[in-house]
Amino acid sequence: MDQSIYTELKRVCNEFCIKGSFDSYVELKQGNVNSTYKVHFTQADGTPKEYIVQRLNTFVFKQPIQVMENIDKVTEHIRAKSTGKLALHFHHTKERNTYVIDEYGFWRLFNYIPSKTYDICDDLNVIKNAGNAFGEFQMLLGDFDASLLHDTIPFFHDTERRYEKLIFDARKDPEGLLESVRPEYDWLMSVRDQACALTRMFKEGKLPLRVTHNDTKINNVLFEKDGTEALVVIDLDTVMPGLVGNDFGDAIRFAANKVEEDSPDFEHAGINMDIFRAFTEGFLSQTAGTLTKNEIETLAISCFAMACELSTRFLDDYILGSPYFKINYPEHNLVRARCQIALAKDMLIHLDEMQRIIVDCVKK
Ligand code: GN1
Ligand code: MG
Repeated sequence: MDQSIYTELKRVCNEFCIKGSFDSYVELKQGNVNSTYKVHFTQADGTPKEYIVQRLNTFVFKQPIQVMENIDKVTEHIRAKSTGKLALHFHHTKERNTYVIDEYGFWRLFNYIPSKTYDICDDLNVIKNAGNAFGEFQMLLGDFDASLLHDTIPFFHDTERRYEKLIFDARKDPEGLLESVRPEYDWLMSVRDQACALTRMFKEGKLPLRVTHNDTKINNVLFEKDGTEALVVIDLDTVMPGLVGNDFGDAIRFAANKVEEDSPDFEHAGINMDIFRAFTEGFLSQTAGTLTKNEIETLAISCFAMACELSTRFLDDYILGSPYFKINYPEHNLVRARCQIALAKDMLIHLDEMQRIIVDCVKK
């Protein structure tokens, strides 16, 4: 245990209205931007209690209070519509805020829900339930007034802008890395048109704006410890107006990849069609009835778009010296980009098959 983190977490916890004494912490390393810790408390009667403490990355989320306001509104809406279901519960400080700001950052604290998460999973039941959970999440927010939400990261899933940023930064090439990533860069540019199809159709008014989660990795669904039921969708930091394809595509590019998102074994990256089908079944069982023809017709290409979009983000971050995504070693973002590119290439081969499965699931 790092003594300085221990001391800081203890101090932060002390600001919140929670009972018991702070014992220890473990860092949960799944997220690529925020820092997350599970803290262990002992209550007055001797029983243990766990909370999650998170330091929000304020380089990424420039307006952290707005992030919290969005989450408050969205969870309130979900709680009102689905009584009895779990939702994230943020604790208040003695000043009645849901956050603490100190010299080390922006902190929040919520109940730990005993559960299991998956970074990679081949249990089709779990995958289908994840699809169901993200679909249900979107449906619950179907009548939520999007104008109440702050745009906490403007143009988050604007693939065209992501490409423009990569081109701009590659021209500056501050670390002199561009030549070493030329094949990746050139490939991404060669598919720019197709990768930006979703964004372009939205700008042409052909796709409706909804309230979306925008970070639909399956590890953002908590599952029962001893079963396959989904308990709750978490990580609501990026809930903002968005396209159904952003949520569907992002989930597929993560869950249906044959290897983990940052696997150096990118030769084996590719889409697992059984997982694709299972997730699609779950997701569309909730959403199919409300989707427009254009939305349905763009679901397969949205997977490709999201894989390319994230490739440009990882590659761009690598070129800039990795200021955005947390890395474990210098080439981490390049490895991530290569893995997404390999996946995107494989998706191109499977696009027709993916769309057929989608149409199949819509009919069910
Ligand atoms: C970031 O931190 P995490 O894992 O929740 C990123 C997502 C990316 C993801 C890739 C706010 O999410 O957009 O898809 O990494 N979140 C933000 O793993 O940029
Ligand atoms: Mg996230």
